[in-house]
Amino acid sequence: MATFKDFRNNVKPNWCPGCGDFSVQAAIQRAAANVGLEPEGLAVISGIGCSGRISGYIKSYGFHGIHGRSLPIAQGVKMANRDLTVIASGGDGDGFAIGMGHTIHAIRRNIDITYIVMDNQIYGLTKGQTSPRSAAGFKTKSTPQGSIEPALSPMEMALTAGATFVAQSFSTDLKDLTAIIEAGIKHKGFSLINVFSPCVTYNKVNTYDWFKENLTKLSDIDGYDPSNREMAMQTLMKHNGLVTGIIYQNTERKSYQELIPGFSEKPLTQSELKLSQESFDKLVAEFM
Ligand SMILES: Cc1ncc(C[n+]2csc(CCOP(=O)(O)OP(=O)(O)O)c2C)c(N)n1
Ligand code: SF4
Repeated sequence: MATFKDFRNNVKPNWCPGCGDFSVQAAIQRAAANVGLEPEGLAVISGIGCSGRISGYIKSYGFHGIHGRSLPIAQGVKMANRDLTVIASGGDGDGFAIGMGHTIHAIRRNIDITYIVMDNQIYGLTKGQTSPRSAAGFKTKSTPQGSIEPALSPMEMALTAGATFVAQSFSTDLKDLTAIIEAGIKHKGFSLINVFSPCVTYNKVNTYDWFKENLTKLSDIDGYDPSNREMAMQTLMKHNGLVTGIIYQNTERKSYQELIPGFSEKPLTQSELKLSQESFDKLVAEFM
């Protein structure tokens, strides 16, 4: 059986020392081993950004796509080979700015993949511009006088889009983060995991200390029930989205794949995709 070390390759991450993304990489590797995967049973698909490099740093199938497009690729991989565990990942800019249309529809569709966003509230790779997760007043190179836009709440967005698994974590909580990724992988449907993953180089406001002071663990809230969508929304609103843990999970709704007639018979990758001569002739006759 594989251990987390089997998910390591020999590529050295070129993230800045202290970047939150290191822990996310470690948590994915641990979670994959803990759920009993082998490297050839996992595909990590990422977008563009510092965080998007993650697919190159994990020993598994991987695809480093284009900005904001990890989800279309990840969904295609899962549809072609349902036997793979598919993790999509990238930054808050990747998923909640340019890729937002894909994020909402993948959530709504409930396709069985896990989407891990490394949320540093800034664009890291392009050297520090505001992202949709930056708070109003946040000063960056693109908003030298402070952003005049309010920050998006991805967890509230996910709940209203019909998400069946919504969770949040903090990159220093390796144990909690690993457990949440495991739960996301096991969830039969789309799981969105937003990870506060500080950018130590360009975001001098949302630092490790800032998160430690401002985050509330759902496990510390008496009577919190992650199957209660209304409670999830109220709690997010009360804490300005700054909670960690499994916020909401619905285990009753069927995943996209389960609803496709005949889908479960055989993965597309194992099916004979050739057209018979008879079908080919029929098609040609139809269009001639
Ligand atoms: C189509 C397209 N538009 C813009 C860019 C430039 N670009 C690259 S990464 C990025 C945003 C990076 O921020 P985020 O996704 O939050 O990831 P991070 O680097 O912070 O991990 C942008 C705007 C691009 N590569 N492709
Ligand atoms: S610029 Fe920020 S997000 Fe990018 S590697 Fe450095 S610390 Fe991480």
